[in-house]
Amino acid sequence: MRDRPAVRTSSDAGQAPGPLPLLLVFPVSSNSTGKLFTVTTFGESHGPAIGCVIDGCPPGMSIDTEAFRNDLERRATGRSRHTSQRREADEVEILSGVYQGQTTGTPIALLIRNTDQRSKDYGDIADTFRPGHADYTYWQKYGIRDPRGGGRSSARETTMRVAAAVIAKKWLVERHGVQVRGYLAQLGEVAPQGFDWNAVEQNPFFWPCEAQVPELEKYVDALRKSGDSVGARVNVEAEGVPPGWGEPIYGKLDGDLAAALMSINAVKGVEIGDGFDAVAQRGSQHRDEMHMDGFTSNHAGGILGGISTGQAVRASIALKPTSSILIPGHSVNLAGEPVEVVTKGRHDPCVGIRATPIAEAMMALVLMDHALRHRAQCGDVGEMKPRIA
Ligand code: EPS
Repeated sequence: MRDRPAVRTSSDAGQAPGPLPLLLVFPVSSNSTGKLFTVTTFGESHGPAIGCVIDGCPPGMSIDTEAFRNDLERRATGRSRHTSQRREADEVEILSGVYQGQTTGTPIALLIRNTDQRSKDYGDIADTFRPGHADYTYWQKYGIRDPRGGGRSSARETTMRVAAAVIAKKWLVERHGVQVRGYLAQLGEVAPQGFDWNAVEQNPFFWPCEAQVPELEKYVDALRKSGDSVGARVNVEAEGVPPGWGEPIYGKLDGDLAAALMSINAVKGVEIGDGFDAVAQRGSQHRDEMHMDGFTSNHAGGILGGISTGQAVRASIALKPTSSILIPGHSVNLAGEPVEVVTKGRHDPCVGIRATPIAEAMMALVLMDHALRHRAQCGDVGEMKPRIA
């Protein structure tokens, strides 16, 4: 048999193609995340629908459309006066991968139809760029953009991350007893003055101190009235992660977590454990001392050397203030003229208010992927002694 070149070159024109490197056959898309548990999202804010394909989900897990409702409601716009007033039902359709209420191990395709687009709101900014928005960079990169609702750069896309993570969260709880949860840890200048996990789901901010909720309502009402926006911090953690999840070097659990959290719209900073506070700490202070009944602290955020320690995995994200605001700002238009931009329409005065379920989702997706990767390579290693957490 005649040898064939591994890669076709222009001088091969006319010959039958030889075997192509995998990378050329299966390009790794930037719309996908994960290695063994992969999620690919598609769709635009004002297109007919958004959706995702989840591949690598173990078979035999029970799932139905009802399972998605709670987390999609937690993330959705229009559920309180403090977020964008776009009102989407966010009804999930399961198109494949589930038979008689159970996952079959084949790709799970989920679809949510967009029903409350108001594209005329974007008429004024179709030929200009909102300062601080991806409008400008999408235009520079692709030479074309869908300005309606920000197109693909819209936070609407996070709906599908949350939907996919419903499956990941369920698997993590059922298979490993891992619970992922988060809360709003700062809204503008306001920080929590108390902490109670039970308070978090009782208010529209995911705020851990119930007594401050009236203050937050007043704060956001005034912000909305002023036409401006503000940033926020969200903390997210996973309890029950066993030691050993994660990989060294380029597959670090904290590396993947940072990338996943940073991929959320408006995120400008990610911390794992003490994060940037570590800069001013001493080694004697930062290290988490070990005893047979556990670690004495968790400055590491549950990860050492990119691998979970068995403690809670903790991360924190900083979200920038929304760029779609009523305060006029200088910009340029497509004709290269100076313009003043005012963004009307339905926008979040603080995207951080809705970011808690999204941060939880990204953490759950990364953890499930790493759990499967750990099982694939090290499933035979078993539990090691001593185990302290
Ligand atoms: C968004 C602007 C608003 C938000 C939207 C995100 O959309 P529109 O301009 O179409 O009313 O409602 O968020 C969602 C629809 C969602 O489900 O999260 C933006 O500029 O990113």
